[in-house]
Amino acid sequence: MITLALSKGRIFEETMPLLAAAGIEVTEDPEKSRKLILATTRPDVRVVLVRASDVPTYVQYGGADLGVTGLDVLLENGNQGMYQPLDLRIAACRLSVAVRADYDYASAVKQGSRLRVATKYVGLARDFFATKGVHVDLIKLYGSMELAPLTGLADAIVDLVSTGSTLKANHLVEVERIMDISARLVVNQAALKLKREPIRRIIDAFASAIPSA
Ligand code: PRT
Ligand code: MG
Repeated sequence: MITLALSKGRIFEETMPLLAAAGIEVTEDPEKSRKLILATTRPDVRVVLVRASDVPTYVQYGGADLGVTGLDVLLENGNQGMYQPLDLRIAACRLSVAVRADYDYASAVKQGSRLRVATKYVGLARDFFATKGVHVDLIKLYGSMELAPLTGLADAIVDLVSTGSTLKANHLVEVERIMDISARLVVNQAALKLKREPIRRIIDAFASAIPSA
């Protein structure tokens, strides 16, 4: 049995065409079912649904043989002990700094002010501002980062941006692009040795179906 860990939502949806290229179709709709283990048209392949930030943990410890997860998750929560053969170029976005449209970020940075930054990505934000030589107080949030500058909780946020419409709807502006993010295929190292052939075939099929840049 080959187990693939996915999270519901964009990762699941954008992985479906890659699975199709491997001749695999998931036979249940995760939005309509409460099942956490989904069967596929291949009797030897199943999908497990986990929280986006839990995908690397499942793969690292062998709860899943393969997984699809954002580079943001891998860099923030650790990517040790996994083989990372492919940038799948799906679920693409960028990690950025955003502030209220009426906040003068450039002046605050120039003056050496201490910035209060709210984010789910405390590690990535700390590294970014340290490299820039900007002093920050980091405030850890688990979601809805956009609210922090609007309520006075923080001067800035570090969050993912794709279309920019969430920032716009909340009168925030992007002031720095920290890095480009996309989803990666991760593989358990022991599984790659023990189930080499079937896993190789899935990796090759995924590789052939990656959207072009
Ligand atoms: O939602 P949950 O708390 O369960 O987990 P999650 O938010 O980690 O999962 P999910 O499914 O939302 O995201 C999974 C992965 O998709 C992330 O780890 C990223 O690698 C990738 N991804 C790509 C994104 C986005 N684009 C994205 N736009 N993840 C989140 N967003 C959010 C962003 O945080 C912001 O709130 O969408 C909003 C901005 O979108 P735009 O289009 O308005 O700019
Ligand atoms: Mg989300």
